[in-house]
Amino acid sequence: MKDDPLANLLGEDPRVAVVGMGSTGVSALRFLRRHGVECLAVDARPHPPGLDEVRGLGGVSVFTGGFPEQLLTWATHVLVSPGVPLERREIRTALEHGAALISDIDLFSAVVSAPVVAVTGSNGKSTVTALVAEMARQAGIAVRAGGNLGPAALDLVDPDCRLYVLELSSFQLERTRRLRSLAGAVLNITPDHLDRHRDLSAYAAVKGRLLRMSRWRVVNADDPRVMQLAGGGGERTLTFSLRSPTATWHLLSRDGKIWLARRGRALIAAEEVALAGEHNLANALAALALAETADIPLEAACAALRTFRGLPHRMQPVARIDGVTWINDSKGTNVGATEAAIRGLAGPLILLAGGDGKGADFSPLRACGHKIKAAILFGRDRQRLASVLEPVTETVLVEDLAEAVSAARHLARPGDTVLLSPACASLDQFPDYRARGDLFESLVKRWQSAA
Ligand code: UMA
Ligand code: ADP
Repeated sequence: MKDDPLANLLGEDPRVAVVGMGSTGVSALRFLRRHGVECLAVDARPHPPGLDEVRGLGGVSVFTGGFPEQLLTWATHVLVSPGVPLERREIRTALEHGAALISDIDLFSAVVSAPVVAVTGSNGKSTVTALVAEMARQAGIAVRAGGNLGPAALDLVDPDCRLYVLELSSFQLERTRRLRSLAGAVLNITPDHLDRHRDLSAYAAVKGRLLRMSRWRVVNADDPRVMQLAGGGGERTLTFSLRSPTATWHLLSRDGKIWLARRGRALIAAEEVALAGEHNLANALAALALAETADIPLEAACAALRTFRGLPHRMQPVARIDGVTWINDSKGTNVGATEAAIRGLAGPLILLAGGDGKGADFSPLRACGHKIKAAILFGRDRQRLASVLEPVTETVLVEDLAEAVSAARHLARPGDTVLLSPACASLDQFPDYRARGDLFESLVKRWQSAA
């Protein structure tokens, strides 16, 4: 451990308990073993996804099917995977016994030397992360991107990398102490994960940690909750806005066109940006601000805006069948995302929504009712969604996504758009949002080839 950059973080002879053997846990165990750290790995599942690899690492004591409390108290440090709530009794006991909480992001930060730019917010994180990485690539900068987006941060570490771009979730931020990022962006704050955070202000405060750990702060001037976290702005703060021309990065109208601009200087026409929808113009402005902090030349940044069409499962057109457009927005996993998706489409819409609502209040969706011809609702929280939407649109309750697609086929008429944007997590019926989006696409395409 002596000459190891980890010594400052972990001290002499650390013993680290890693809780959870998913991608975070496995990446951390791989990393810690490479640095000769004594480890223990636990997981509530009898056969977690990373079990075989962890057993193969050697030097890790492995326990599955629960977190034996006495085991965690053995540790000097506890690294808790983002999916595991910190409030769990076993974790609290370990911390009360003097173990220090660390995260994979703390370890990452201790060993990387290239600058890190990080992105958080309720929606748009993955898009902005991927977009900044694309801007760097276009500039010929060796860049690696991941974090919540995947791969896990510790799997990105590479001595040849010149810029890291991390997407950070509220769960990752709440357990990270020292990131030392060059820049941190908070894109927006709307309710999400309220089954895990005490309330909206606690959730917002966690996002605010990123601003305190970053040299430059990139914040959304249109979002009062974000501006409150940023203390209204100030030194080394770059703002972006769709509405306010006084923001650092903003929109302006010139020669009959809307432009993306920096302090009044028009740089690229909105119509040239390949991503669709107004919310993606906000994402583009945030990415430009982050690119500025990382010295990515403007030409490369604009070139990326012209070519980057977005990530799968985010507002992706799947098919047009008999005059009906089908769109996969399976990554719309909270109310704010689904509102943005609906706002960006002309309608009439048939909305496919439902799943695990994570304790959210669905009532803001009512304001979108005029665009929704019918809402087909599936999964665990379908009834709660129905009670919100019934006063403003026709609702159809079904068991699962397959039934929802079939109901949409019968209801849709030429000119309609069928939008899968569930406003919920998928975990009640799917392994993740990708599996949900993939099933949607395969059901639609199967029908298309049969039509
Ligand atoms: N586990 C327990 N007890 C629990 C909960 C989980 O033992 O109470 C175990 C599980 O059995 C699992 C392990 O913990 O084997 C790891 O769980 P994890 O959910 O933390 O999984 P990871 O594979 O490490 O994935 C995490 C992020 N997951 C979550 O935040 C829930 C991934 O984000 C991220 O890509 C990955 O780290 C790498 O950084 C996913 C996500 O859904 C995409 N994120 C949420 C979102 O985007 O809304 C925040
Ligand atoms: P995240 O990583 O924060 O979940 P993504 O970039 O994956 O964000 O986008 C998830 C969904 O959120 C998209 O499908 C889209 O509907 C919505 N979305 C994307 N950007 C924004 C934004 N800036 N504001 C509101 N909603 C957005």
